[in-house]
Amino acid sequence: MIDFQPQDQGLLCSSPSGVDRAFPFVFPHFTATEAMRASLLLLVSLGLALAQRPSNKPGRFLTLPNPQKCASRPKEFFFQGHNYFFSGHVPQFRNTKVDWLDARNYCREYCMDLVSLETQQENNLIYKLIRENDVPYIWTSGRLCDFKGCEGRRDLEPKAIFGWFWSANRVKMSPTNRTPAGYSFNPWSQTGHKKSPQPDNAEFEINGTNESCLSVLNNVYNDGIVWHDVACYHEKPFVCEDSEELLNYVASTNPGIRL
Ligand SMILES: [Ca+2]
Repeated sequence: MIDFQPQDQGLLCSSPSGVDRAFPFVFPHFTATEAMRASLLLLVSLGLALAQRPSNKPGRFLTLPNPQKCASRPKEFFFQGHNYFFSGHVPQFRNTKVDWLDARNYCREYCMDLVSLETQQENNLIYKLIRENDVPYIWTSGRLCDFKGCEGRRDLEPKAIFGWFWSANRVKMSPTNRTPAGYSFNPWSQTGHKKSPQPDNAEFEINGTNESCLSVLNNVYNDGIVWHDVACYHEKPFVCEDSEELLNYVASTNPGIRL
């Protein structure tokens, strides 16, 4: 078991509930009892969950869900049991662009999290949203496991290929240099700032900032709608997706609530 320290930037990025804080890549399957246990762990872990620290911001925390906001969360579209919304399509976020962690936290207030693109069908849905609305880019929950707690994990090396996961549910991604399981193509762009395939961590060579967050960019490098690793401090609109973990937590702590 890997023991995260309170100041770890990784905990903030990888563990929304602390249910499996030491091992970020699991599917959370909840029974009622587990949901109750998760509720307790959530409170404990949130006390520890410090945010990543871009140079211009102090430590920040993951946000607790707000039951009222969860009950009235925007439901722009529905796919395989989850509701979604694009920030540009809801009045409260119409002109909002935020860094990756703030985007996660806005979603989390509504019992959602940034979108995770585990399947090509879901990816197509988001591509369609971007294409039809001419959205320049969005944040997803994709994150590089490059924080404390990820070190010493030989299964994550080299990080650029094996180190990516969906932070909303801590599911590990397929290797970045291959067509992901269930996809018929590789959604990572084959070009970018350095004219080399993504992820390329290009900004590190410019100003020493790692590109640790996954954004879907709309033809920024003449490459269509594709995945790029991007430094997490950049401000972008975002897509939120229902978080079963947070919905279960709010349901278990607010009897009778309709979500
Ligand atoms: Ca990049």
